Amino acid sequence: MNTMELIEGHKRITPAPGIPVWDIDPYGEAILSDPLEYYAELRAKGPVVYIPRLSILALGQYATTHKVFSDHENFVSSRGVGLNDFAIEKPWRAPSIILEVDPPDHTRTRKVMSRALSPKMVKGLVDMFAATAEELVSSLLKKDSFDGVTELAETFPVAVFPRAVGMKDVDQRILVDYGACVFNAMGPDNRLRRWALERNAEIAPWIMAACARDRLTDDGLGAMIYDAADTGELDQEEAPMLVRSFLSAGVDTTVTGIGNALWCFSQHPEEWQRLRDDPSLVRPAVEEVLRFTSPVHTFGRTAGHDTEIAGFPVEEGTKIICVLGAANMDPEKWGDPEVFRIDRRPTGHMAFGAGIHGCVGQNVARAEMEAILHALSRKVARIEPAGEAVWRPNNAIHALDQLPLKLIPA
Ligand code: OVV
Repeated sequence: MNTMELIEGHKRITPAPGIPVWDIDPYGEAILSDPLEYYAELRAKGPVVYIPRLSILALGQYATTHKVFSDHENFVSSRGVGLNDFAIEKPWRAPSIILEVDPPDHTRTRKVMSRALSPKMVKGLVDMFAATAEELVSSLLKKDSFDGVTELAETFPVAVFPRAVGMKDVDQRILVDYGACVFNAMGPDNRLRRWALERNAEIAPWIMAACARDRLTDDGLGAMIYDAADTGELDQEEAPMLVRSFLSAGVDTTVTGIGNALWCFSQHPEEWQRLRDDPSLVRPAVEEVLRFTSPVHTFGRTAGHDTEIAGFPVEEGTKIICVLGAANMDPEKWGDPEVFRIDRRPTGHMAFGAGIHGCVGQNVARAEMEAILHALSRKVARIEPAGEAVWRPNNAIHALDQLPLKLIPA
């Protein structure tokens, strides 16, 4: 293809007449840190919007976002879920064999991962999650104040998830940064993506080494993946790649979910009191935190052939960003989306995606968030800000950089 026709690693498109054109950079750091106005304007412009500087379509209304995101036949993942089109440009890392594939390849790897992350396996982990959460909360209660990001949101998943996988090597900074790299790499060629590629060069060797069979115990989720290679369900070289997916998708995401939950309750003390009064609200509270803060704010797809969105023709090779954070704040769907209400029970939120690629680890993610909220609700009367919360811009994740907190004992 002529390079003049390329932009951000994909084909420059001509949008169909009638599609609103919006000259904005959705990956500007001010928007990434504070996205609500951008979400609202994106939804207001229509069901599908053309962004000329990236030559992509963007979706923010719930109905269209949900429809397109679930439609794996027209909107494929095998050409990458970021702005680079794998059919044109070399991917920045070896593609994920579960995320960046379509059926039938996806079907086989997904089956192995769903087994490892099944409700039954999660049941076997909850006692370990609960004990670790209790211990961590007790130690934080001894401090005058602390950083909710590094000392709780990062510490907890890094303590429990690599252990569940059976990893022998654990490094908090590398594991959290790897997730941040994977998500930043989905964006355009900006400062964040360039940081990700540089950081990845430093840490990818550590990550791949940690995925090897001899760096895993024989009783964890990682061993289940290698067992599937022994039975012939996977090829031998596929096992470390699926273990890599645990590390790409399973650490920074839950770190963000927990950090965002702490932020929600530090900002909404009345909702914290309701949770303490009725622990059965922990479950719906986790869903409301996910809807309200959308830890993964944006995910992409590629039109695999000429198709349509909301009645507008869409040409093959078009990159489409599905702004999950905007869909989760759509008043058409939620009525009063900007109110944080732990008993909302937001069925159908997009925080875990939708369709065949919907988060395969969502039961583990929920169990981690629930363990922390249960431990805190028993021991902590109030979660108070002890300084300004600062967001950390990322091309696909809406996460905190700093969250100074003070826990008031019950
Ligand atoms: C960031 C992300 C999400 C889901 C899956 C993967 C990565 C993967 O590497 O498989």
